Amino acid sequence: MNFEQVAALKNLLSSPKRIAIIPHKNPDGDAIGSTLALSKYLSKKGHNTQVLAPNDFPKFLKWMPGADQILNYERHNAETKKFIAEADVIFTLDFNDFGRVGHMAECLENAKAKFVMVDHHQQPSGYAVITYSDINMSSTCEMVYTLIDAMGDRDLIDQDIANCIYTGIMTDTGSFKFRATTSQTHRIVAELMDKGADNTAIHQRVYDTNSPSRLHLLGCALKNMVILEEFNTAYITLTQEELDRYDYEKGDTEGFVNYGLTLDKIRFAVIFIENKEEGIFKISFRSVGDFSVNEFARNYFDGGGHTNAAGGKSEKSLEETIDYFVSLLPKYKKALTA
Ligand SMILES: [Mn+2]
Repeated sequence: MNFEQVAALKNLLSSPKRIAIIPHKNPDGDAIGSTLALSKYLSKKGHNTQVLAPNDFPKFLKWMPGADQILNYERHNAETKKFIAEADVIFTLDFNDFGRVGHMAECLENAKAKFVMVDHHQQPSGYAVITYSDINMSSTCEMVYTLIDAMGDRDLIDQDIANCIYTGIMTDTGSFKFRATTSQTHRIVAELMDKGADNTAIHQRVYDTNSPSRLHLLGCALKNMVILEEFNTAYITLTQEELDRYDYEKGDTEGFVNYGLTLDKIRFAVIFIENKEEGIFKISFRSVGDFSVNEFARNYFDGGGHTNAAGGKSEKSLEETIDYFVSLLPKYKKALTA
């Protein structure tokens, strides 16, 4: 955060405010961790805060301190709308465009509140009075830590806040291995442990909570994997029928896409997951090195994200989607095999 942003934020929060804190739709560890951490921090500063999610979040994040207080737009529609309409300030975390909150977008567009964005994705929209956007950050959680630090409030980071921030950094960095993980990330994580973050328990609660059906679904996904050696690319498909067969629950396919990258030489990994209700295939893209899946997702699949991790969607059938995807690869052969 630069000096002007810190001054503007201090000014905005100089008296007690009603503050809505919003993660993106289908919130992940970083989205839930950052919103809960910020909420607790701001409530310690005397504000009336509420985390309002566009929809529900996976079971493996439900243990997080404050998670039981989150209202979601699908289940608590009236309350959510009311809080947003009456909010003085709205923080949007881990996304940078109203397109990422689904049906909640209308609510945000009509809100009278001043917006503050804290986010590390590319190409932020211009809706906020304070846009704290940094694509070099490992996670929005790292940015929330940096924000609290810039406000001079590190001493307000308690064990709950530390656990929340730790969780988001851990999940968004693939347990501290992705490229955006810096020495500063590790210094922050070290301090979070000093503040009581329980790294062993967090790892266990997030990663070691598989159900037998999820592992069977993973088996199915891996069996479906197609390897295109020519393009150093691997992709996985999962149809609604397959999801149903293995009692799919929200969050079950989290991380499946990364298995492609564990293959020697593979630089581009993709998973296509059918969502019959929405009539689409949701797509996750991952890469190693300079091949930008953000651009790829933006150009061809109505999505975006980061250089090495992005999402998108397709309204075509599975066959058409795959044909289209494969037809794009020759254009990138050089980038994928250089
Ligand atoms: Mn994130």
